[in-house]
Amino acid sequence: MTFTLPDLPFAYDALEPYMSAKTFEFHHDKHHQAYVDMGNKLAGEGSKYEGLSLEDICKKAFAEKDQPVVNNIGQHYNHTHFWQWMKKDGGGTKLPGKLEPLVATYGGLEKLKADFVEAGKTQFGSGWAWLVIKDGVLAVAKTPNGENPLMSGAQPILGCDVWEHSYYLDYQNARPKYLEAFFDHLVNWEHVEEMLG
Ligand code: MN3
Repeated sequence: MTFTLPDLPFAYDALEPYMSAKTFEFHHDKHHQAYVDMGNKLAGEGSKYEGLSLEDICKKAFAEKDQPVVNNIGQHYNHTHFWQWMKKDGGGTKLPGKLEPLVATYGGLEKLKADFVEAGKTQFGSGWAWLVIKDGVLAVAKTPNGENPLMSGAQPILGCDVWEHSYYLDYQNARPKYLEAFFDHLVNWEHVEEMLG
């Protein structure tokens, strides 16, 4: 398949003050574009990945230790959803119907937030914090660099980019503050619910 950069589903300044237009100009227009361009070179038409879905390319590349494809196609998948996992006036405590029982079984939204923030905070260096469904159960996870939970057999339903390029302009080194703002004010819980399938 040919990979393309999706448009942001909101205006560049829509998520201010939690995530600035300047951050999106670099993060979406430059960083994500670079993953798309490298992805097309490494795993596009004519490659051994031809005909596979984005999800299946992530899994195959990881299984075969094809690190350049893990990095670039992993990041294309991650960022494509990351933009959709946020919205203006997101976050809050009102969850869509299918999510509510999963979060209740986990131990409640406050515990989920604390564990999610902790996962992002303790991901050493670059990577992602996640909510996943593994064996039918909601869990918190973290991955390094461009990896994602698909590669270890889980279904990602929410991810937060903890690469410095995602927060440094707005929060400098305060990664926990960024993760809390993401969870409290930006999460598009409707897209999280959609990812349940
Ligand atoms: Mn990023």
